[in-house]
Amino acid sequence: MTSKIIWIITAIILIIGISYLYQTVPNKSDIKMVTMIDNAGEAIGTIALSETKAGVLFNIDLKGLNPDGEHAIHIHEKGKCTPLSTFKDAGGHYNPMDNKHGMKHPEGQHAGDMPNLKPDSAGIIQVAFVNLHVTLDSGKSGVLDEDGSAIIIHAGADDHVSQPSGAAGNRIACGVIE
Ligand SMILES: [Cu+2]
Repeated sequence: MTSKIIWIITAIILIIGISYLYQTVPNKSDIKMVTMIDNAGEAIGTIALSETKAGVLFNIDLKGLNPDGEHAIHIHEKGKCTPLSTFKDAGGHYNPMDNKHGMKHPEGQHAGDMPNLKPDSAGIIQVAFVNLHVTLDSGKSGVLDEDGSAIIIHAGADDHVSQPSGAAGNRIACGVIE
């Protein structure tokens, strides 16, 4: 009798645990896959975006970067990445709350500001982080607003305090969030 009760309790715990997992792992159909292109128009990898309870999860998978480099990554305000360009048409940083630039700025930060990326010795970046300041929809902080948004990677690192964009240098890769 006692063992039967233990089995029932174990089964209930398992069912609750599995349903919790299903709830937190995003559906494949909810993932926005962003293809990143360089200034020559070549694809250098992907960034998978998915909404979680904590914020938008960025799953980054890029190659062909300078192993000695460090790169700023931001969300920019327009969903435009014209191939064979310097990606200026993506506009400035996505900043729906009208804050100052920089994760270390006292009046920061832009919603599109994110931590710098450091390639490994083979020039590969495989990392994941959550951006707490945006949503994957067309709401107030949504990256899918009327003119869309783009993810930009810069030649240099973001100092997370200089205005208006962290002195991060040229735009070396771009991907439209759609
Ligand atoms: Cu930028």
